[in-house]
Amino acid sequence: MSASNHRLIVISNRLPVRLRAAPRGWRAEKSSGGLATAMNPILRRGGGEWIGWPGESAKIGDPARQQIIDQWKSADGLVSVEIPPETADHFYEGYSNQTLWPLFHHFPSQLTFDPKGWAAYVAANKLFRDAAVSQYREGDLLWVHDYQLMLLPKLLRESLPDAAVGFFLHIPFPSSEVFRVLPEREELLEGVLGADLVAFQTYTHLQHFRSSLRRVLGFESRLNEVEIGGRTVKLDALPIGIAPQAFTAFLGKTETQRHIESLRQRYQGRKLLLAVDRMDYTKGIPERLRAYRRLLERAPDLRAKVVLLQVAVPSREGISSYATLRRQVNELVGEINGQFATPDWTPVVYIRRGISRAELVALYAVADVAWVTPLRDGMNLVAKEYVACTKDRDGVLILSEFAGAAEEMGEALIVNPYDENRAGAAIQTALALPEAERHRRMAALEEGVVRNNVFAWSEQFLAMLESAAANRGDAPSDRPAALDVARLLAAYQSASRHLLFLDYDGSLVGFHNRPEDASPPPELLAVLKSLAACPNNSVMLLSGRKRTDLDRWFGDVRGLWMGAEHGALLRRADSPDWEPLRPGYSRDWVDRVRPVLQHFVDRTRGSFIEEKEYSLVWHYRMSESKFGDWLAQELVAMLEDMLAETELRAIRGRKIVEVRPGWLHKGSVARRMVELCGPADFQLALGDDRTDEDLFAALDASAWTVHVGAGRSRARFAVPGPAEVLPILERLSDLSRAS
Ligand code: GDG
Repeated sequence: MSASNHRLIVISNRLPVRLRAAPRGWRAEKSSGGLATAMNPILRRGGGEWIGWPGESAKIGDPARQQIIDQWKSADGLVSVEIPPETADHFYEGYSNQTLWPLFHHFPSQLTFDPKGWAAYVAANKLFRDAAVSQYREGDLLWVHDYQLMLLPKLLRESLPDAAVGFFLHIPFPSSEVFRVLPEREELLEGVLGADLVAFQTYTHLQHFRSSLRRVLGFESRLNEVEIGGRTVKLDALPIGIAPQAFTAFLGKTETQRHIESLRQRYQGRKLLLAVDRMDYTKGIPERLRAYRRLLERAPDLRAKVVLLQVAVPSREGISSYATLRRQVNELVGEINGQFATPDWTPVVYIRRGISRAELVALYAVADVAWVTPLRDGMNLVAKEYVACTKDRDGVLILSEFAGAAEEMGEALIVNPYDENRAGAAIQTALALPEAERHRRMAALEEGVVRNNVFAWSEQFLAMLESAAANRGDAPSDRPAALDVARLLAAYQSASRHLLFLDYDGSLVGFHNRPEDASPPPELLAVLKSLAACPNNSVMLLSGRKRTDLDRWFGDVRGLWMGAEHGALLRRADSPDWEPLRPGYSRDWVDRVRPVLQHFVDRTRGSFIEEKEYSLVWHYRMSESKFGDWLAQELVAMLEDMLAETELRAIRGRKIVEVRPGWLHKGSVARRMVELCGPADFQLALGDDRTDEDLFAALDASAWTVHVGAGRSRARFAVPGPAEVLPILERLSDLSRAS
């Protein structure tokens, strides 16, 4: 558990044990999955409670069953969530395992939409909520696990607004292209965002999640956080580890030693290739068997010298695609053995049942090669367990590039499991590796497995969760309060130095279809002149526009500071010249990015590119609104990938997408302006779009930051639209003249 004294409540679909109806009464069976393997040692070490579904819902009410459940609760802190059988089927086998599981592993072809699935999923998540709420005591940390409970963080947030809620996804988060296939995509994302901390196995999964936030919800996030409803949700990649000692401890046991001995004898003179998987189509079992067959065909010298031992633990047997997989694997094993076996050699030894930990550890210890090649996997613990158990660091790990583990286990032989030729060839490479090389790789892998163990993982998660929960409310409220004009005027009047930042389009004037049509009306020019002329004022017009527009319209407003292109260019109050914020900046990227924008112009009638000195802008104000918004989202996603390694950023504004260097934003120029003009005891910033958010963020907390228009903003205050702004400026100017 964490270093602190908070109690931990783990919430996952399954408890680490499950009930099984036995011929006489009931028995409790240990769960075989990765989550149980990971969380068991943590709770055992730190105490706390585990809330989950005990299984066998059809027998709810059976007194003997109930007795076990009661005992679990009092003796082991295991709290059972009773899910009525009808709901359980559609929730677990239906929506969780036939919709979310295939889709999150990029198997849309295995996807089925159970018509009752979603309602059951919602209902089941609510049952977990009820259980958690009934167990919760102030200060507890609630740790929600995995794809079956994606709605739970939000449900908990609604019931327990102050609780620390963390969410960890054990399986991959899919690419946003795949994720958005889900009809309930918004609800799932919003559900997860109820947490204070959302963590994934790898950065790739985290990036996929962020891209779905953008594409599905239109939320912009930073690498490690996203703001929602005035809360900050922390995001992170925390690869899960194992409890190495829970495995190595078995190495010394007599039972394990007996197994090791007998395996050694049985496979003497042969190389043992080991595969251990839940029987699941994501684990790549048929692909492995085919690669093995190909290898035996191509390399006859290997025959009788290798044995593939495949353990496949039955899983989700009620789902038809799993039955199909089982048949397929049976057939392949039969074919390979039929084709190559000799009286004293069986090429594939196939174990289709769970084996004991002692047997498993013995297999890990004697296997010459672990062949871990899932087609897609959140992490894959088998890879780590093998590394922990290899005897004398002699063994080779072959690992699929699509397992989360590949992102941290670079010393393995990394293969593409779909490439059956090369996956087979990797076996040859593994068997030919010199001893010193095997040791070197295994030692490096082992070091990582021991260091990033499951305790380090959970401690990190829980420490982050505590701090995320403690800072949850620090996000600026994203619904600004209506501006109290009288208070603003009073503050202005009582201050001696005034600094005003005014955005132009959308803030001082409304929008026009073509940017060049938005010239300032005379009354606006008049008020700017008057404000800029007052010696106690420094007034900056800070706009995304080109300097030529600003010169043309405001060039003769004396005393006015101007920032063009979001402040890339600065014109001081006392000078007709523009100075660059970053002298010597090269814009040679423009030729690379322009064709991408042009492609969007070609697809969107009425849209066009505006070319500025520091940026390129795609405007789509005149195109069909929904379509334009959708394309803009696509464009930003595409550009973000394309520009990831550069200093350029793609930013959405009001009906525009702008590409410009990351350092260029209104916040930088605002800070520069404060330096140049000196301190002011009254600061006002007015703006309407995302570019103004940087400005608001850069100013002191006491500044009068005002968002023009409806919607979210980090500004403290808001006014309905540009029409309300002019009268306010006029009253400020009256006050200036009067003083
Ligand atoms: C999910 C994610 C992620 C397997 N057969 C036997 C047995 N096992 C144990 C293994 C290992 C666990 O089951 C399987 O873990 P995986 O990580 O391979 O896979 P999932 O169950 O799909 O787990 C996965 C994991 O969550 C943790 O975050 O890594 O990506 O899909 O511990 O040793 N154990 C015994 N007998 C068996 O026959 N005793």
